[in-house]
Amino acid sequence: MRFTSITLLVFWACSLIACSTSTPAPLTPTSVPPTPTGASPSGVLALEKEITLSTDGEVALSLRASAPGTAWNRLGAEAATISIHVDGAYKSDVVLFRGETSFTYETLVGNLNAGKHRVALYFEPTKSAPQAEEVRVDEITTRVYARIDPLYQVMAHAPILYGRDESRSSDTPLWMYHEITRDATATTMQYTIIFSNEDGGTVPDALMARWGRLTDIEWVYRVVLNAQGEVTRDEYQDKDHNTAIFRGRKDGQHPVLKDVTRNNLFADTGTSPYRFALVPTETLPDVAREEMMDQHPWTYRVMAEEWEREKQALTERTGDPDTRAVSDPRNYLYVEFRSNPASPSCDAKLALQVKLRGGERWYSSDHATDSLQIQSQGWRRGTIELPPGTTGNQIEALRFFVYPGKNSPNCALTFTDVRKAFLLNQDYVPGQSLLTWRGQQVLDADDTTPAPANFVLPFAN
Ligand SMILES: [Ca+2]
Ligand SMILES: [Ca+2]
Ligand SMILES: [Ca+2]
Repeated sequence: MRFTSITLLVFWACSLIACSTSTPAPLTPTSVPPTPTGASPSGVLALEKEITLSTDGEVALSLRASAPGTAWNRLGAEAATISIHVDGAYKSDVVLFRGETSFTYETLVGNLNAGKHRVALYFEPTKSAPQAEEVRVDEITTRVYARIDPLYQVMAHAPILYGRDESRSSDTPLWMYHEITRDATATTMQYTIIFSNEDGGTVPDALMARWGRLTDIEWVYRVVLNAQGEVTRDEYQDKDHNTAIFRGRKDGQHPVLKDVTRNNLFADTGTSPYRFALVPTETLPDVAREEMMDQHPWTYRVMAEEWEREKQALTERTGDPDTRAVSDPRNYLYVEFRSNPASPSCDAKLALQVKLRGGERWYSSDHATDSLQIQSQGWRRGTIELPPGTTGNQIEALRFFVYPGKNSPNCALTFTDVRKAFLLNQDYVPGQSLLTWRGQQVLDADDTTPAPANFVLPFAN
């Protein structure tokens, strides 16, 4: 694997804040910045730097950056936005959703030739929260995915996504990953984005109960390449959750899409002030999609902060497991399991239940509400709301409970795995898994079969 890595140490605003890194590089003067194509008139040059690439390829930039005075959970101070320009051309935007925390944000800037290039980063007040006043970029790393790189095709076809007009504060794209399937004649690559939240579509209590998160995870784009690497088919997820043939424009080989719904679905036309070009380096193994969040636990914090800010009227200030209203995401046990219905027509649903030591009560993911029951479909996450402050060693058992389907009341679900069950710690980071199980357990809601309607797994602690 060949790549070029150029680390630039940059000291934007060092005069304002003590910089901890050593060997300062010279700052380009920030006064009277040029206004390249695509820059907003109000953009303030935060950094300009020449980079030298030793090879042609798809180029990713990593920016370690922060925005003093911003915080994702504070209304009006959510985030600052940086626009990235290369050789005078507008390439992408980065919303600094980690606020004052120095964090590494990644963006693709397209296919560049070997040689020298000019990278310019603009702080864009018109794309930022009203209270955002500056950005600080501590470090830039460049990586080139050359044609011989195993990830070259993945990067070359990665979708560019124009966000919604409110992407600076709501439902912002956090992370993109890819999945690859190959057969004798074709390679299929699919790209999925994790958004910080879903404003429309599934209501928050159903997101937590049935998906184990308040983020939104959607596949965006899928492309099929033949043995010569040529595109033979490409498609995207349209605004009705259908698969649609992609007919939009491409930048290089990157399809350009737009987030057009409050539940984060897509069109192959249109633009917005926010152009996202996430870097899909990672692939999802055969587990639930939410594993990507566990691998990047900061996603839980961003999710929780957006929930705290946006849904203040709905958030339970004091967590109450008796109500379906969502409380602090740290009050929940997160469970990943695998189950499958006996047939495609089987519409039996399920709930996850938890019993604490010394108690008789079973806390249930569905809060005794039909619309919060989970559909069985392979790997899946769900959460159970628990009394605030519950610790792992207080949890005695997990129970799976099956409800009759509406179309096939007596059909069965087969459970084979619990891959993990965890609580978030105080920093919203998934804790160590408290339970794993592999086996085979058939459940149905039919009293006349030998299969029970529930089964219990004890916690070892
Ligand atoms: Ca939102
Ligand atoms: Ca969605
Ligand atoms: Ca509640």
